[in-house]
Amino acid sequence: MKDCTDMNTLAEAIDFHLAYTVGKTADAASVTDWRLALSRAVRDRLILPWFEATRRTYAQNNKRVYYLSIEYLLGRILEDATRNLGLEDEAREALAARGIDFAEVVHDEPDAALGNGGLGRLAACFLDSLSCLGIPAYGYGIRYAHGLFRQSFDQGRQVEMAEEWLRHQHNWEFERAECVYDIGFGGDVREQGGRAVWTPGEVVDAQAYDTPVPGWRARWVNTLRLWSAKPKRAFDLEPFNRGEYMQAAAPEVFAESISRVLYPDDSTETGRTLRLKQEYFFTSASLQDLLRRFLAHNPDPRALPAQVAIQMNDTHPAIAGPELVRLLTDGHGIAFDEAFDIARATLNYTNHTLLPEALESWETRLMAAVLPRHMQIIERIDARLRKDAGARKATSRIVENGKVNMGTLAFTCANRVNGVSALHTDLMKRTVFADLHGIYPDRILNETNGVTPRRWLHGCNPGLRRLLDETIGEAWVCDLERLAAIAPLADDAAFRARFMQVKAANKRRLADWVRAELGVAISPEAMFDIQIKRIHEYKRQLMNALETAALANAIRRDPEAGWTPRVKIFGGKAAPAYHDAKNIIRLINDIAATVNADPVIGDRLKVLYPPNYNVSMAEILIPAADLSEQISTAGKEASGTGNMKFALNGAVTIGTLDGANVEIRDHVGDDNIYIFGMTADEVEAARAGYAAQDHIDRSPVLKEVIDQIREGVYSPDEPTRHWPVLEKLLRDDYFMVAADFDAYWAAQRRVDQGFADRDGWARKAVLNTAHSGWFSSDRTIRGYARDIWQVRSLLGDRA
Ligand code: NBG
Repeated sequence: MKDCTDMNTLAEAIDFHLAYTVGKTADAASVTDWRLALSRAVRDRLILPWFEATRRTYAQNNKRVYYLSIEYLLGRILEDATRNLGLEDEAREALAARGIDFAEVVHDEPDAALGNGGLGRLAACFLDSLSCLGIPAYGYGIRYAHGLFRQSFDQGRQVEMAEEWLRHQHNWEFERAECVYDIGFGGDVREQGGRAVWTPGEVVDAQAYDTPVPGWRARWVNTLRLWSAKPKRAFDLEPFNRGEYMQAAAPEVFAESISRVLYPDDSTETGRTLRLKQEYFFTSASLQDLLRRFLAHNPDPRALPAQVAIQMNDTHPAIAGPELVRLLTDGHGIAFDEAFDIARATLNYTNHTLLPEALESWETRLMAAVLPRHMQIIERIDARLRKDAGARKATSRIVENGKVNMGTLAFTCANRVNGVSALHTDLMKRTVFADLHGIYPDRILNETNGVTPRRWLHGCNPGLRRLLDETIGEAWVCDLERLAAIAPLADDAAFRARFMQVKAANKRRLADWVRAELGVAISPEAMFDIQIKRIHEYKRQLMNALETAALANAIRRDPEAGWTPRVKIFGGKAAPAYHDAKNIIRLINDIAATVNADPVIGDRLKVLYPPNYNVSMAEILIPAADLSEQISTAGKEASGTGNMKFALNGAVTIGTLDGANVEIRDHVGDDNIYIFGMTADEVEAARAGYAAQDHIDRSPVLKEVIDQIREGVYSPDEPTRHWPVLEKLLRDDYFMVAADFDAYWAAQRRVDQGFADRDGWARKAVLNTAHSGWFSSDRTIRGYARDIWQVRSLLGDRA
């Protein structure tokens, strides 16, 4: 086939697509039109490598990986793809010659908000690494029309609006109108000739949309296949002809609601039903699709485990166990025990949280109503678990107290189960999965998370990229451990100066952005202290907010005490139904408004909370950070990945010994990280008889802030506004904010001193980057490929 790159330069391709794809002349074209034209021109260059990767996978009948994830937090695609292909300069020049600014064009793209937090961003980093390493893989998920909500603030309160990322053409994907599977819900199950026959009461179509995922320089290209729900019939003609248009549209509305939003509110029965349907919808479509692909070349379903490795990203796709058993038994006539063994040898499960409220469970009643055949199979799998437990008095049951425990189900159906940091994996074995670990002692293993250096250094930090390229060559992009070569240069004053010049430029870039977006002036001389992540009590944004208020008090008391100027930046969304988290957002915004308006405090402390934190915002914030806040209650943050991005970009961490912070400390060394607070074991030991008030009474610094909030210092127009936050803290400080506060305060004062020593801080910053190589998602994916999937790269020694 003729290569599009033979036909024209990138500039010609842009002109071509502006005319023939977008249908505009240069005079009439908007920034968006130029973006669409450039996207097509860039996307064209992925097509032949994409075909080639598929051809090689088939030719070698290679084992494939299927990653099932309810979230993919991709962020913007165009800039990443352009850089990946090495086309950035060419694109910039081509657009400049047409009077168009490249940066404006790439920033016009809305973030693909198909995810929520770390789990979804991890899935996106994994896709990048799988392609970079040349491992044949598909990502499977849902093509949400609206994804996660867009956040704004109204007088400090979080307001949620529907995300409209698909309003403009999303021209990275290929619609596959012919690739459609039936997804059934409800109905009944009858027995016929010894086989179960499920007749669903309702059936929708799952239709595929494919997005090519290029590895570095497009040496390999995998596919992200997202499913969109469509009605079997677009509308009912009969009511339509009667003029009942709403009723006529009902089938479409019902079907499409399945792929409308990520994490619909599940506090109601209808919300829970929708969520379970979503999970089954994308899991079933993915399994039907991969089975079809497998059976086209392998007549015997028993060979599945040799050819297919499926990863369940958390419990959302845990229905894959029963679904695969169903397809093998009801569909292919394989006996249950054998079908279960095949499924188990094919499936793997990653656990991403030990918080009990985050481990999914569904009422058996609901499961039986939505998926009656699966409920039967789940009961049989549960019986199998009891058999495997033998004489052990296992307490774990899949079906228990009227609920189906999806974590237990996923574990039972998996060949390998992994945690996402060393500490988290250890806690999995000791706590939530202790008895399952006793029954299946070889099943749990650890794969510490990682982040892709392409987006999280090469892409978001061009200054540091150039410095590294000049100093150690370009190979670090796909071999991040090479960063270790800069460690000796931490002692080289000239190198440190260049490193900190890059940081200073990134801080100026952020300061400009803050002025444009928030209308606030901040000094790039100040320490940029950043906490960006979902708002959750265990992540303890509240502790940071209380420390901010305490620092403001200390500055007010003695403004000339030589304070290290700080800009504290918060970012993150709270789940719409999570009221306690939303209260914390409002408190942070009130503290920010009060502190920022105080002339005595001035530039010594500024507090910012830019709304609608997302991947693109992270790409501006992280390269500009001096201090990375990773302050969760020990034992509660499974891993964290933001912590890795910060360290990679030369920010120093203040954090607890939680999740991957432990491993970051091991790599960067005690002198280059600020660790404080209780360990995971100490947290659990402190639970008996714990009272936040005892700690507050012992801490004058904390007590003063609590009293001020109670008196309405931060909400003078409504003094009682923040009482619910205090009330919760005093009644149920489950995450031990009060207990860790003084240690946190003390650590922050050590940070102040550390930052004041410019050379010392620069050393720490350089060493954080130098020792972050291990946190590449390439290392993580190599681990999965070796320990879990047993797949190999098709790029040979280039991988
Ligand atoms: C999150 C954890 C993070 C972890 C990511 C990715 C969920 C359920 N879990 O600590 O809270 O880094 O998963 O593993 O989103």
